[in-house]
Amino acid sequence: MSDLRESAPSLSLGDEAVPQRRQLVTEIPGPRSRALHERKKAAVADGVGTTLPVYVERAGGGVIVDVDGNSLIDFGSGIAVVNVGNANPRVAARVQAQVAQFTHTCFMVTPYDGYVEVCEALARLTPGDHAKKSALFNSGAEAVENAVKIARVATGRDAVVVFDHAYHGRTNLTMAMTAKSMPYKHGFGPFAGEVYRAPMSYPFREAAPITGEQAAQRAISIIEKQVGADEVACVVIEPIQGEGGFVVPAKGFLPTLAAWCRENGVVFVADEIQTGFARTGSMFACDDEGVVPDLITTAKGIAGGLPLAAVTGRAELMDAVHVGGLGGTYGGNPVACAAALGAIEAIESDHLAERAQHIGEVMLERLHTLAAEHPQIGDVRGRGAMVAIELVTPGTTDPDPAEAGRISAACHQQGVVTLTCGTFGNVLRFLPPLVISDELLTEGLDVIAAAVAGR
Ligand code: PLZ
Repeated sequence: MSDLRESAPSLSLGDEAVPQRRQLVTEIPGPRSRALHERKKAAVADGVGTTLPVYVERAGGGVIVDVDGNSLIDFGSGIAVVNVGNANPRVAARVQAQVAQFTHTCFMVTPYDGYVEVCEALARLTPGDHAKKSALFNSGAEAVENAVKIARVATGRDAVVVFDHAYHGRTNLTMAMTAKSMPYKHGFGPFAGEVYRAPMSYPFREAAPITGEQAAQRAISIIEKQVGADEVACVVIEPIQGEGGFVVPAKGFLPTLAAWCRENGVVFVADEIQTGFARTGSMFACDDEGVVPDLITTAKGIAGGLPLAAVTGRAELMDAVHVGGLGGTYGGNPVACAAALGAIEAIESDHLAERAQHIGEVMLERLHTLAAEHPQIGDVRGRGAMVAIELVTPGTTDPDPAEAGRISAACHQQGVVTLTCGTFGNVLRFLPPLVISDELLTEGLDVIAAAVAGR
């Protein structure tokens, strides 16, 4: 244990710590998980899918322990949520203290300081040194919806511009903003109106090489012609797309878009729900090119696994909304806020942004080597601890979702939790907790390499 603590100082787990090793004692899933899965099928709606039907008993650091006693390496972080590791001691301690004190009053009824402290931290940590304010919600989709509400009130305009491959959530408005039909939108319409889609910068899939500035101009020209700049309330974009395939836009794309927004009175909204809180090697992905969004939506990594989301932005935009216009029963729940303060403390004190950079270097180097040996890997991309490989028919850019599924399933069998994503379902993505040890990271990559080679 002491060796692991040296290589990953943030793993300051107590005596109850989950042993940081991969160990399979049954087939995957084991008999207890299979029995639970039968109960799930009987009691839980089929619409709620399962990536890997291994039922969890506990988790911490880079490991998930299932009910059969198997220890799996976590390369998913519950979809980029437990950046600080599962049950991070700082999160757990603050949550325990808060739960014992009070669990809910509704911030709109009788407020409490945890909510205010989270908003102060968001003002300090998000890009830009202008005056900022925040409002807290429960889920990423809810934060995105509220960013649109704020932008509409502040501009007096209706139109919302989003991008190809975008993912913004599963509520009615955010379904309209999400690009992919199956499974997110299929059959669930009619969708909210005044949502317009512009072409993304997706370097691997450009017909011919194009700079980030050119890709932004291509999008801007479509917005100006098909929507009209003075109709647009906001442009909403993930600085690195998540569910859509870990698409990293070409350098210059985001700054050019942001500048156009500024010139045209359009609110530039960065959806950093998946990229935020040190995931990409800086506190926010926008920091990489010095882009300062007018509004930023956050969730996932903000609270180490408890449901919390936020919209943070220019004070004058945030304050454009009439008193009482923003809120909800649970938004900024005191327990979730306590968790967020613990998670933020862990990210800063344990230097998890630097840790994410290191993880990115290790993963990218290894995956580039793998891609050189295996032509079905068409692209390796990502930043920090948000890295993916895109699987194609060798020698083409034709998506091969079956191959992505095959590799992911092989990783699962060997005790590494991996996720797929992408408009074409052919992207295998890696999102380890930022506290994972170098040993586990390397072991996880060994398993992936063997799975890729196993065809
Ligand atoms: N914006 C950029 O990544 C959530 C979705 C998983 P919620 N991504 C995981 C699934 O299949 O439902 C996400 C995101 C970005 C918004 C959201 C929505 O966040 O907390 O899931 O509502």
